[in-house]
Amino acid sequence: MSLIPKSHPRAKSLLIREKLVNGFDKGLVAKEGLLAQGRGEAFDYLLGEKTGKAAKHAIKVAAAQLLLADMPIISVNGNIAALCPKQIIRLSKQIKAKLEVNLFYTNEKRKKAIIKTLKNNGAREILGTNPASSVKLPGIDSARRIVDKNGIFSADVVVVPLEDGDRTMALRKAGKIVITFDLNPLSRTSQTANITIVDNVTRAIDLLINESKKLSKKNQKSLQKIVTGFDNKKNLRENIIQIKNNLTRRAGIA
Ligand code: PTJ
Repeated sequence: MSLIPKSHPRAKSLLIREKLVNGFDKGLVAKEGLLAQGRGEAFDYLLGEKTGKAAKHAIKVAAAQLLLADMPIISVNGNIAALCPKQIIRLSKQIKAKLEVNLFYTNEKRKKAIIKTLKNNGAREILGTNPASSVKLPGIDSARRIVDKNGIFSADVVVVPLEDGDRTMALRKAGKIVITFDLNPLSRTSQTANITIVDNVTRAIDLLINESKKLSKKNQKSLQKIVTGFDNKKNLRENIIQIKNNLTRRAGIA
């Protein structure tokens, strides 16, 4: 049972924190995942804990890009498995993407717990578990370099939520289109991805599912038009302006 009173002014954020802590207790989240959550919370606070205009734009472009993909894939880590397992599976079904568990702080016990959670939430095929189809992605020193040859290795569009910087760079070098959710618009992943959704993944993922549903009725040409005009650097700058405006408003400086 939740200890967060519904009337608390920051109840939504505290419930997200609670989900992550529960995920840690269940063996899904790395200790470092708690720190990542703290960092994310700080940026979420600066963003006003809401989905801004720039994030909504990035979500639309991400949906179009995923619908255009030949072989999209979603990379799942501990934090995602704890925060939004149902939604990640719903998204994978909506855009016909595979799921692959890929951990930075590799740990077989945690991997098994993540797979169990995904299966309990309706996932059928989960890659990243078969040593026989594992290959190394060049340019990464961490455990994230081990990927499935039928998954991340051969995908054209890769969704990497809450990521560390090195892999995004390596995926780009391997010719892949990278979509990320990252509350920090200045992180290396945010700066390196093709499409960065600067929003809390727990808010943005439902919007991405809805947008993918909506855009699935469009033809390839219309989808391509949405993607072609997108400038990730410009979008990141707009997110930074949102932070600045939010801060000046709250501090009563403007
Ligand atoms: O489960 P593992 O072993 O694969 O490890 C996962 C973590 C997240 C621990 C690992 O990838 C890591 O250390 O990531 P970083 O380098 O801490 O980066 C995580 C990024 O996600 C930071 O920029 C945070 O601001 C951001 N972030 C944290 N929580 C959220 C978030 N972005 C969107 N939504 C969140 N809820």
